[in-house]
Amino acid sequence: NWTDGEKQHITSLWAKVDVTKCGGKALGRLLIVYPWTQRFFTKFGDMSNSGNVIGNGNVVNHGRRVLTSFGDAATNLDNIKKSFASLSKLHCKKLHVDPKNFRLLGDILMVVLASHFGKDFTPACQAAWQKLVCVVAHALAHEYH
Ligand code: ZNH
Repeated sequence: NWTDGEKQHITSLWAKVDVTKCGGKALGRLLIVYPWTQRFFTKFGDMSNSGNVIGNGNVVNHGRRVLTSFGDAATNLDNIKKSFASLSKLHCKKLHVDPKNFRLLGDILMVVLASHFGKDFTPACQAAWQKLVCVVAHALAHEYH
């Protein structure tokens, strides 16, 4: 359940998010900081050094895709579990992504947003987004048994 204030913080920041820039950065950082996450993306090519990850077009494209999908949660806050049900199944049954990774990506996304928005990323805004990344991670993990 979301307060009006939380909704406001989430939608107003989301409206300013560049999904290519922030999505690419967030996924790239996940792959660098937690290098074992690279094993899901062998088709992205050589990621043996961070320079290859940062400049990697596949990383940017997939990061955009993930953050765009994340945006469906930001713009549809009251329906997150439902709207992520099939993605949860995909990550569980087909991709076999450990749900811990959703939290890691969420935490990294927070850092990316904070560094991008600076003083506009107020404590209240941070709290609302922290809640959102947790709810999304939870929804994506929902179909795991
Ligand atoms: Zn994921 C895929 C979302 C996280 C891994 N994903 C994907 C997609 C989407 C997503 C939308 C597409 C689908 C289709 O195609 O249908 N993700 C997402 C989100 C999140 C995520 C929203 C959070 C927030 N993922 C993730 C992580 C990982 C992953 C963390 C690991 C580490 N994904 C993945 C993979 C894939 C995906 C591997 C597949 C790719 C290809 O293309 O193949």
